[in-house]
Parts: sequence; C-alpha cells; structure tokens
Amino acid sequence: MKATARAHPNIALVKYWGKRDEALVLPHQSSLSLTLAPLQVTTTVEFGAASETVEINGHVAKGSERERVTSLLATVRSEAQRTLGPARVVSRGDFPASAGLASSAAAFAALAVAGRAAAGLAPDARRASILARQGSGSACRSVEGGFCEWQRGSAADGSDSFAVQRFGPGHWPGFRMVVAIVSRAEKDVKSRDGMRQTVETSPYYPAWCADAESEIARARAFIAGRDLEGLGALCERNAWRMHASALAADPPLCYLLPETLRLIQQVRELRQKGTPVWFTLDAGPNPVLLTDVAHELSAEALCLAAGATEVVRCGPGSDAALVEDALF
Ligand code: 2P0
Repeated sequence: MKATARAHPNIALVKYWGKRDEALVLPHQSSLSLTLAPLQVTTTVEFGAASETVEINGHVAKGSERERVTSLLATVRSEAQRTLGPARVVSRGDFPASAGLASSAAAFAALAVAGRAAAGLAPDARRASILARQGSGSACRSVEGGFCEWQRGSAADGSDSFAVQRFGPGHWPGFRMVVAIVSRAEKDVKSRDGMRQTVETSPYYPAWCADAESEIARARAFIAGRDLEGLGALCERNAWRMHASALAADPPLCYLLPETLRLIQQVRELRQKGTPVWFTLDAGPNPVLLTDVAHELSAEALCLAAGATEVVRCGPGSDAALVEDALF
C-alpha cells in the first residue's frame, strides 16, 4: 500500500501547445521530448492513511494543485477496484519549481508510477503515461526515458493518447541540453491558460498544429541519425512557430524577455563561428540550448556571458522508476 518513485523532467523538441479536451488533457498535436538527467522528483504514495493529504516540496498542497493529485489518485482507485482508503502523498524535487523547468512533468510521472504500485497494479508504461497525462500533459512524456513521443490519438476517451519511447537514453549519450535561467519570475499567464487563449483566438493556430504534426517524423529521423544540425534547426523553428501562434492570440501572449532575445542572438553568433549550438524555448523566457558533450561548457559559458543567472547542464535521463527510499 506504499510505494516511492522518481522521475526526470523533460524538454520538448517538438512542442505540445493546445488541448482538444481540457478535462482529459488531450492535445491537438503530437509532441516529442527528451527526458532530462540529473534533475528529478521523488514521490511517495501510501494508501490507507487517516485522511487524504498532499505535501509538495515541504508545503501542504491546496486548491487546484491538490485537486490534480487527488483526481489522479481517484483514477488509480477505480483501476485497482479495491478499497484503498485515503492516500498520503509526499513529493520533493531536487530543483526549484520556479527554475524555468516544468517540475510538474516529473512530479506527475513519479506520482503515476508510485500511485499505481502502491495500489498493487502491475507496472505498465502505457497506463502510467495515460495516468500522468491527466495530471499534466507533458508528464506523460516523463514515464519513459530518452526520446519519447506523445501520440495525440483520436479516441474521445484518451485511451490512445500516451507517450512511447522512440530512442532510449543510450541511443545518443553525448546529446546535451543546457538550461539558461534568465528570469525566475512567475509568468503572467500559466501554460494551461495560454494554450486555451491561443486555441480560441489565434488565427495561426491551425497552421501551428499541422506544422508540428508534420515535424515529428523529421525529428525522429534526425535523432535516429544523431544529426545535431538537422535536429537543432528543427527545434528552433518549432519553438518560434509555437511562440508565433501565441503572439497572434488576442490578447497577445509574449513569453519572451529582452534577455531571452539577447541570449538567442549570441547562440546564433557562436554557431556562425562554428560551435554546434541551437536553442528551444518553452512557454517562458529561459532558453534551452541544444549541443553535444564536447561543446556543453562553451554553451554554458555563452549563457553566463549573456546574462543568465544560473545554468543547468542536462543529458538523456532514464525511465521513471520505483525506488526504496520512501519520503516518510
Ligand atoms: C511542452 N509545454 O511540450 C510544452 C511546450 C510548454 C511549452 O507542456 O496544461 O504543464 O498541465 O497539460 O504540460 C507545459 O504545459 O500543461 C508544456 P498542462 P503542461 O512541453
């Protein structure tokens, strides 16, 4: 009745931006990401507690944060078809939630894996991915390691909308993602709301969806061939196109800061001088650089020189996994 799991966050190379079903968290387009080590979140779930409690990074979760955890556990209970009683959940990340990286992806992947194990359900990556998706869309891509593709699916109940691993972490061990923190400020519009606003009001939204879907096969081919130049260029244009769709919303959504553009300009200049470095951008101001192990220190130095206050160097991470060390 008690289990603990750890999971890594992920960064999308081809992005998810918009839902066709808000309640089930079903996307309008497929996406493809890399699971990132060494960052991780650990979560312990125990059923049979006196009352349902959720503690995240040392504080008691309330409101929608708590609701997303408890509704995921309700799905676990119905799958287990057992009387499990209230759950105690404790979750801790080794990176701050405001670091510009979505800790929610790792947190919900760890919760799905630990919750299923605590309920006595057999390990099942597909079911865990579907479960994690209901907490946060991108979390479905953190159940397995390496390069994972979230297939949008078409079923109304979401049963065919989950992530599958395309290449394990050992496929391209020298691939690196370098996260440049230029701002830790809370963003004005959360991803969930920004996506909705873009879907409902951006005239560019249908073009964004069609383009993102068509990039998936090309991204897969570049990863298969460990083609950093091809993948880097694809990631940059996919990030720009996601931001273009958001900028065209009404009211417009601009997640970029002057510091973001300055850093991106320097990435381009360093590349023109021969260093293989590209960038991607999530729904926030902090660029993530794509490079290889031979150039990650150059990428880090660029970020610091361009004004980043903190830099996190990451490589391909492994599957979400059960661990022995419970948090309580
Ligand atoms: C992604 N993002 O593919 C995209 C790129 C942000 C930009 O997934 O509403 O926390 O919980 O499904 O997964 C961030 O949104 O949103 C995200 P919900 P999520 O990684």
